[in-house]
Amino acid sequence: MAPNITSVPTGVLSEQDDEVSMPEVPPEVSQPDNRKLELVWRNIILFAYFHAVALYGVYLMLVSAKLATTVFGFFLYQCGGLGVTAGAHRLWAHRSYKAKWPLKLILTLFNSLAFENSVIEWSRDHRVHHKFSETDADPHNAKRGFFFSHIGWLLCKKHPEVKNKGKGLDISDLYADPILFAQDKYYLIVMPLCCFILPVMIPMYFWNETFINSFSLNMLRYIITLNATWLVNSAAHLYGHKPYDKYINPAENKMVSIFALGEGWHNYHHTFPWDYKTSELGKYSTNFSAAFIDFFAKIGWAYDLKTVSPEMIKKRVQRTGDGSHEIWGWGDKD
Ligand code: ST9
Ligand code: ZN
Ligand code: ZN
Repeated sequence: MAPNITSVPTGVLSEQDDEVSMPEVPPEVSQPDNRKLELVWRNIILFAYFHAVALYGVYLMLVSAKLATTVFGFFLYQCGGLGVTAGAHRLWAHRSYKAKWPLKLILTLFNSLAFENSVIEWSRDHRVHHKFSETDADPHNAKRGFFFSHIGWLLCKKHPEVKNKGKGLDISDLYADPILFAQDKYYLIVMPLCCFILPVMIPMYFWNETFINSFSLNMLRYIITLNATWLVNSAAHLYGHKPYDKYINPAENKMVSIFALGEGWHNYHHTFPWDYKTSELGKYSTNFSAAFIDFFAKIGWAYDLKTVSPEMIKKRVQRTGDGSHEIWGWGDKD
């Protein structure tokens, strides 16, 4: 069956003007921020510990872990990554395609393996991020620097504007999905099972890996997934060309795309947030998530894939691009 792809014309804002497609609100004039930063020491200690174990995992991978454990870790990184990219991001936060329940279930389990909070919480923050990008209401406002947008925002209390503006967004569609509702409700059972207990036990049970090797390499897998995700908020909001809209911070960043399974084409994504490919052509070598969705579209589990017509892209490139589209030919490159 051929993938069912819908192309949305640029001018039709009525179809896109909602919390899901998230047209950005022009930033208000920022007030000087005199708040004292409220550090969350639980998170600082946990993330420091997780990163230390992950580094030890690199060492164990080189000296004592079985090859099967490393291969398994790489496989889980792809699965967890897809739970974030094809699941939380493209399916639920942006509704850029629709999925039948078996695919939703797979993506929810994959998402729990990635432990980036429940899909409902993740999508709520992400919708706020798009709508109020680079303002105090953006949870990982890149105007506050690389460190803050990468990990710092998870180490302190949110700016009150995130909560104020976030409360104005409609997330009833997320709560209405029974699979998401269950994931959110039972997160403290589902997440530890998917992210830690099973991934550590499987190598010990099936190929006699030691506990310390299995535990440390799984932590390495988790920390790589987290940092790949965070790079989209930090590096892809700070470095790269802006072929589609030079007036916004998000940029095209190939290095981030490779680690983040196709999510580094961020100038395109913030310009056309409803495109299920999150990039112009979605070449598979730098967009594994698009390949995954296309595969499920072929077997009918993904449908109503939204994209953008070449004419619309061309018009936008001419109107607001930085000129790099012609030089680099983004549409033809990986
Ligand atoms: C993690 C998430 O890492 C990463 C997300 C990255 C997103 C990237 C997007 C880029 C595009 C996609 C690329 C994917 C690439 C993937 C590649 C993979 C290979 N609206 O949050 P709380 C209200 S998680 C409305 O506690 P605090 C609400 O009432 C890592 N209201 O705020 C809420 O209550 P409830 C693991 C909002 O106290 C209440 O405030 N997880 C909003 O300031 C309290 O909310 C962790 O480490 C809103 N947006 O604490 C946990 N937000 O929820 C980290 C809040 O009941 N988080 N409210 O409705 C925390 O510990 C805390 O959130 C905090 C802030 C300390 C950071
Ligand atoms: Zn997005
Ligand atoms: Zn962004």
